[in-house]
Amino acid sequence: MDLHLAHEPTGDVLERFSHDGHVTLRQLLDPLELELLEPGLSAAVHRSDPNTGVPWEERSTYDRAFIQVGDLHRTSAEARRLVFSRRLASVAAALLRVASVRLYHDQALYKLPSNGEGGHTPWHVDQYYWPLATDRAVTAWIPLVDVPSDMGPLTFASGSHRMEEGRGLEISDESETLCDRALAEGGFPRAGTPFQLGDVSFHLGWTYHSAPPNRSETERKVMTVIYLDGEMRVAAPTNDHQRDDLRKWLPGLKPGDLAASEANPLLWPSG
Ligand SMILES: O=C(O)CCC(=O)C(=O)O
Repeated sequence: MDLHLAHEPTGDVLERFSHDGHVTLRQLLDPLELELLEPGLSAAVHRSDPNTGVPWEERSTYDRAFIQVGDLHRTSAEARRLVFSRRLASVAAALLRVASVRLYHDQALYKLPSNGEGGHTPWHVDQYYWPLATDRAVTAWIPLVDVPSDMGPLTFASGSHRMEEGRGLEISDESETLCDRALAEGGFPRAGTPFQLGDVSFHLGWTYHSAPPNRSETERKVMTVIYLDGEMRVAAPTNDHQRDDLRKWLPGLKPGDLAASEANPLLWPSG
């Protein structure tokens, strides 16, 4: 197994992803390779933590959920290995059933232990934040350590990419309460299993997800990469977050353009 080797998901995996809007591929990556990448990547995360020095009581529920550092592939060679991994990108393209994928952006999501006052991740959908014309966008959630159930593993509501209620909510206490209720009323089963190092989950932009607090004593270290259909077009932003995303992750582009700025390299097929 090598980050550079393409991987073809089975028909069963493709079916489950279409049906559930998420899937976890066990041991997709080599744990030894991840163990080698983790220290350098974590150092880059801690160097760039935007909340360093911000008192706990001044942080929003969002900022308590995790240390979030974007665009790590520009500052960390280890992050670059994951972002440009043909193995991950080939799976993303297969799950989306598209011929090619580009980078939307990457971000590390490190959840502090709750005795260090790390919080839960409220229920939400990512696509609320993205000015994109279609639903062909997928996030790979890549743990850099084992994530047992007490460390805040990502939890999905299976089939919820078809639910429309709650799509207009940013990550907040309100999204937690309203989405939790709507998901229960809609009868969407919840899938929150532990991750072993090497396991990677993929979820669509419209799939509802959340994570419990990290009740262990160490950081939950996770890297994410977001992939777009290579043919994705930019949509007119419908909220301020989407306006920010357009400036930050699709620089120089406007609604109707192919989502292919210099910040969105082709990741699959690739040389
Ligand atoms: O890592 C988490 O707790 C949340 C992750 C998330 O929301 C995402 O990857 O879209």
